[in-house]
Amino acid sequence: MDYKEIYTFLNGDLKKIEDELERALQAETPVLKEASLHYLRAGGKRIRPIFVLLAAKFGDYDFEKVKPVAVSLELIHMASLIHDDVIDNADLRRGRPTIKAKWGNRIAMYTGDFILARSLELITEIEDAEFHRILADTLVDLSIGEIEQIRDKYNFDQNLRTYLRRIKRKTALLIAVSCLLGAKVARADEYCQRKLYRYGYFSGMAFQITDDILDFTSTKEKLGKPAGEDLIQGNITLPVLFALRDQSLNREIRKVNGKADPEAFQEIVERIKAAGAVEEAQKVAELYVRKALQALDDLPDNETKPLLREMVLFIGNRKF
Ligand code: 2DE
Ligand code: MG
Ligand code: MG
Ligand code: MG
Ligand code: MG
Repeated sequence: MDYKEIYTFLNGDLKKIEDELERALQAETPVLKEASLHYLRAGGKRIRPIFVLLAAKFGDYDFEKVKPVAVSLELIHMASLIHDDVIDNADLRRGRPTIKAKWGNRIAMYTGDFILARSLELITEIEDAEFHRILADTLVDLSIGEIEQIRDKYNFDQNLRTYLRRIKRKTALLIAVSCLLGAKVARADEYCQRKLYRYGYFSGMAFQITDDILDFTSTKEKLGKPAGEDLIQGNITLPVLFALRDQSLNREIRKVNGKADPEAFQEIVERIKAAGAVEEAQKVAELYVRKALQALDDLPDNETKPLLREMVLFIGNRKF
C-alpha cells in the first residue's frame, strides 16, 4: 500500500490523529504514561483510523468531527492488543518489548484498561446513543471472540464455521465498525453506510486470515512480533484446519500440545506447508478481498474509492 498517497490525500489529518493519540495517553502516573507512549511510539499500520477517515469522505467530511472517532478506534485496538499480549504471553510487538514483557502482566492489564477508558472519554463528543451502542456491542463481541479462542484451544474437531465466527468477532467487526462509524459521523447516506460496513467486514476477515498465515510463513524479524506460536499455543487457524483434512497429517497435528518438542513441532509445520494448506488459506483470504472489492464497486465513484481498493489489496497481500 502506498501510505504516502493516503497521507497526501488526507492532507495532514493522519498526522493530527497521531498527535491526538499522544495527547490522549498523557497521564499523571509516570508508569502509565511511559507504558502507553512506549507502545504508541512503536508505530503500527493505523488501519482503523485510516478507514474511519476514508469512510467519512463518503459524507460531509469534517475533520474535527471524525477525529475523536478515528482516535477512539485506534485506542480500542491498542488496548485490545496490550491485553492480547498478556493472554498470548507475547514478548514482542511492533519490534519492541511488549508492555507485559517490560512491566509485567499487572501493569499491562491496567494500561490496557486505561487506554480503553481514554477512548471512551474521547468518544463522549458524539451525542448519538446508536453510535455508542454499536461501539459497545463491538467490544462485547471482541471479548467473546477471545474467550471462544481460549475455549477452542487444542480442539482439533472444530470446523471452518467456528473459525470464521471467531475471527469475525476478534478482528473483522472492529474494522467494519471503523468504516461504519466514519460514514455515520459524516452523515453519509444509509446505502453508503451499509456498503462501507460490508467492505470493512470483508477486509477485516482478510486481515485476520493473513495474520494467521503470516504466523506460519513469516519470521519474528519481519513481523516485529513472535511467529509460529499459534499452533503451539493451540490456536487452530485456517492453514491448520485445511491441513487437518489430510488423514496422516491429522494424526500428527493432534499430538501437538504446549509441551511439544521444538524439532518435532517444526517438522509438523513444514508438513502443513508442504500439504498446500497455506495456499488454500490464501485463497480464502483472496475471496474476502474480492468480496470487499465488490462492496466497494457498489459505492458511488469518488477520489476515495481507489485508496480503499489499495487498502484491501494491501491487506490481502501484506507481508507484515
Ligand atoms: C489479535 O489476534 C486479537 C485481538 C483481539 C483482542 C481482544 C481482546 C478483548 P492475534 P497478534 C483481548 C479485550 C478488548 C479490549 C480491552 C478492548 O492473532 O498475532 O493474537 O497480533 O494477534 O498477536
Ligand atoms: Mg496475539
Ligand atoms: Mg491472540
Ligand atoms: Mg496472530
Ligand atoms: Mg501471534
